[in-house]
Amino acid sequence: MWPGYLDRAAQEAMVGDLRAVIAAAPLVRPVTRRGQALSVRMTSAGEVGWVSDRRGYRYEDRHPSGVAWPPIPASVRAVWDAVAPGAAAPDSCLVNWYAPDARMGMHQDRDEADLGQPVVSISLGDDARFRIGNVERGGPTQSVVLRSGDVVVMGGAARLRHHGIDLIVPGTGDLLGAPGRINVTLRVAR
Ligand code: MD3
Ligand code: FE
Repeated sequence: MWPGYLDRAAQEAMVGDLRAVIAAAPLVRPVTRRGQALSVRMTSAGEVGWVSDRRGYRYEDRHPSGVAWPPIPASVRAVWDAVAPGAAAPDSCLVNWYAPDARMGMHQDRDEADLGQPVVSISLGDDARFRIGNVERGGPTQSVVLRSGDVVVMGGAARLRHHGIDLIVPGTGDLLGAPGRINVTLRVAR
């Protein structure tokens, strides 16, 4: 956990880079195999992007529109290089956009080929109440507030812990010029 890793100027620059990613590869609202829409809107940068639709969830080479994912912005890649030295190069950068009422249910990240590689997450915009549990389902959980500019590295034993976003705390940030939150997660997917 690297609280306040990015200063305001670095956050603003990264949001500009992410707006360009979103312009090239628009946010989509994923649905589950059963057709249930997630509340978080998503897109990706990098060689592969995470997609969920009626056919299931997986990493794909292209945005659902058919365009290639844009490259991972250098500003984002620089965070990985600084906080995950020695890890393989990330090939996937998931951009999650949370409207003020969006949530993410408890889940594990285990769609990647090498679970020994870390996940790096960057928070931008409004604060979020993040919940982290255990590798096994159930048991005690801890709640942590993620603030704009915070960076979290999940590696080793923590890599497979269940986690989710309970709540976006309204009115806690002005970075985005609108209510809500962006979370960027870098992964080695393949
Ligand atoms: C703990 N995103 O995209 S980031 C996800 O804020 C995801 O959008 C959340 O969970 C978000 O899969 C949380 C922090 C995070 C990322 C990966 C983890 C925490 C993690 C992997 C293992 C354990
Ligand atoms: Fe996750």
